[in-house]
Amino acid sequence: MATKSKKQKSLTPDEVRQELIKKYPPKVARKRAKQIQANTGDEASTPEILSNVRTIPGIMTMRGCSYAGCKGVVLGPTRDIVNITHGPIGCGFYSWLTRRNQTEPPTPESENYMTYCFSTDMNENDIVFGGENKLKQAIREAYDLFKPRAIAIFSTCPVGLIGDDVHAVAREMKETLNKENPDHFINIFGFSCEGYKGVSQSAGHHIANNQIFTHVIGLTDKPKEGKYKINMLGEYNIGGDAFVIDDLLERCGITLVSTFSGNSSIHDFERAHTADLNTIMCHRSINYVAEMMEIKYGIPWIKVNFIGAKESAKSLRKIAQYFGDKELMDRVEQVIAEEMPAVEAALASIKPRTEGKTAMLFVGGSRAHHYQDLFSEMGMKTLAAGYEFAHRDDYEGRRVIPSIQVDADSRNIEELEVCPDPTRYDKELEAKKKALEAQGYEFSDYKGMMPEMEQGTLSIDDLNQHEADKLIELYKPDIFCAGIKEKFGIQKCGVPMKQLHSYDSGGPYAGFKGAVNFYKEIDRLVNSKVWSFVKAPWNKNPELTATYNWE
Ligand code: CFM
Repeated sequence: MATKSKKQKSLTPDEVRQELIKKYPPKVARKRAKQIQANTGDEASTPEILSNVRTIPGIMTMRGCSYAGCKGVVLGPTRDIVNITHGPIGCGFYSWLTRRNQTEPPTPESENYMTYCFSTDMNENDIVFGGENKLKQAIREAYDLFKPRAIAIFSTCPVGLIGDDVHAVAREMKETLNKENPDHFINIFGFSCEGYKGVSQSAGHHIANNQIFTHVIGLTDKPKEGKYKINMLGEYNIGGDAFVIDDLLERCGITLVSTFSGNSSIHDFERAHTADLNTIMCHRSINYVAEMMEIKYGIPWIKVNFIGAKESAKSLRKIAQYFGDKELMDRVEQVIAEEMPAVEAALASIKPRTEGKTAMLFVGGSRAHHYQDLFSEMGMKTLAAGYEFAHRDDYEGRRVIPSIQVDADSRNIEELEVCPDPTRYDKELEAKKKALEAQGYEFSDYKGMMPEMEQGTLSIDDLNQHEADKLIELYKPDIFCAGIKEKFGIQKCGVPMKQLHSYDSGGPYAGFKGAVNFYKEIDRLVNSKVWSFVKAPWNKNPELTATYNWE
């Protein structure tokens, strides 16, 4: 441990950056340097970070693909849409429940297709002669077997390369099946989310948002019964998080019209526009839907965060404040008061063991920020954090959006033109928003991760394996959070590793109950002696070395 503090003290963030990039060829080093920034601990002086750009070929990135962002992330947690992967079988199989998104149908007989993996299983023949007929067949087969309310088609790389038109197939099959069965309406729509679209999962989120907005939201005007109606956007019920949030909202008397898309039903998506407020958990994956709903229906949005006890309380209060009803505010306070004793008791027992420990968090586009709150509640410091695929606004805050340069890769992803709905645009909500804004209530804002991090800590975009290894060598953090691809390499370095994508086999971590779960899990990990016995193979045997041939 002595070497650890010595190293931390002796290296400035600039020196760490130099260490991380020193093995790269000059051009690569120049690009990566812009993706590694020292935080200033203050909003106004937050530096610009390069993000949402292509990963340099050959670098072992932590990223996934556009198909993963569309099918795996945004639509994957939907239980009553038959989600068909049009492509070779691997894409469907590896995006099937590996994210641990959970669902709870209202009755055991209710539709739930999440336990199935639907794929057209394209083979060489389909690649050469086209896969559209096979796709039509798959849609018909799924329809005959399940009679679902909706079928969605997800394009994998070869679909785009050979030019199968999934949208034409969707239109045709929707028309045919609805003609054949006039008593059962089925919605069919496709996504051009080929893996290579854009530079990461982020492109897939945007594609998913566009199609859900175009084909689903607003299909039915039948409102949900209840008071204080909100949607929860960007909560995918990993490890049961949404169950905790649903329970909190219900006890407060807040009506959840829909969640996009954890523990969700397509019927609720269809009437999401009947809510009075959109709340956003994961800004990166779904801000597009919130923005488009505000333009079309006049529903304002606010950023919330149910990771961390303090943030959960703050989010509940903010929702209550929007509705401005004393009865609701009192109930929210009562629920917070019911929850806090367990949180405080857990902290009193674990904090003496976690205080002063250090963490690093490298996750997709939102958790690397949100989970810092849980660590700080435990008295732990986040030394470095980063997103795999988020944009500058997720790092620096939405205030920088006007200065973000749109490159060819982003231009590839369609921006929908949305206008106010002539009959359904809610002018009252617009007026309510203006009145609250005048009182200092913040809408449509996300301050980003960097301004909230301590001075001298690092924000690193699209971290890769080489840099992760270096960071561990330089800082020896007490815990490193990332995903399954990183897990075992990190553990071999003798550092405990927690998956913040799938939560390993743990969770829920949202809300107050989730916070208690998380404190206990992290206490167990950072205080286990087992890690100090781990010797990486390269510590015991000489490392293989080679010379690079780019000079
Ligand atoms: Fe949003 Fe997510 Fe995340 Fe994300 Fe993801 Fe995820 Fe994630 Mo894995 S939607 S950006 S694309 S919070 S699957 S539930 S954990 S990378 S930080």
